[in-house]
Amino acid sequence: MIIKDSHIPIYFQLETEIKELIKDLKTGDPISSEREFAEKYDISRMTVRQAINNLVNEGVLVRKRGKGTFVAAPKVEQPLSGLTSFSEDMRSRGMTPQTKILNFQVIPADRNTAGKLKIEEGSLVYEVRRLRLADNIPMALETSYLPCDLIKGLTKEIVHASLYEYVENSLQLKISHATQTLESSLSQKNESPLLELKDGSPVLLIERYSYLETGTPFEYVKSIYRGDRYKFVIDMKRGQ
Ligand code: 16G
Repeated sequence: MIIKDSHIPIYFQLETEIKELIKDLKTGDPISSEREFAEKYDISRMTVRQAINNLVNEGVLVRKRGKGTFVAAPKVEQPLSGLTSFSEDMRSRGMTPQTKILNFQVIPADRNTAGKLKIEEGSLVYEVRRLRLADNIPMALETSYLPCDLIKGLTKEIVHASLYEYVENSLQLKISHATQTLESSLSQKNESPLLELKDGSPVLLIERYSYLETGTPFEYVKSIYRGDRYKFVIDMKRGQ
């Protein structure tokens, strides 16, 4: 129900209403058109458009050009407590992880990367750029830097599958912890088509430094996650 003389903006009330309505629908089901909503609630199409735009940006709805607006797949909820790999994360949700390798090369570390990995500037690192997909839907773009001396024998085939599995099972190294930052950002021209997003869509910029049990950093990763596909969850404890 929409209350016109409420202090809550009408577009916001409509957003809440649509969220309720789609609880009875499935992923991919169409929703009513702008005109139908405007008529049903006796509000302007501009207001309807604003509500729908907000829900598209939030990842609740998807718009397909010339076809209409549909219920989006629910976001992947990613807990921020455990140190897991992309492959593990997707499999634990019953999804199939896939990887498209965009770049795999050995380069001398520049000062910045060397500093982050605590190695000497100019020493060799693998630079691995991967598009990560789940059930064929692009989820994230990852660029990883790994010291060649530490992560020996890395190949395209390995990073096509799972990096963490290789480090732990083949190299028998123990991954222990990581430091990660999350920032909101907008997708850039070179990223949007790969992630199947419109330019300037909301994304999350994640940087991770991961360490072995010995305290040595073994990877520095910069990732772009689709804002409409991911929701990060964190449990918090109130200090004493
Ligand atoms: C996750 C990690 C990434 C790691 C990858 C290994 C974040 C932000 N990033 O995507 O640092 O390299 O998992 O996945 O969570 P893999 O073992 O499937 O290659």
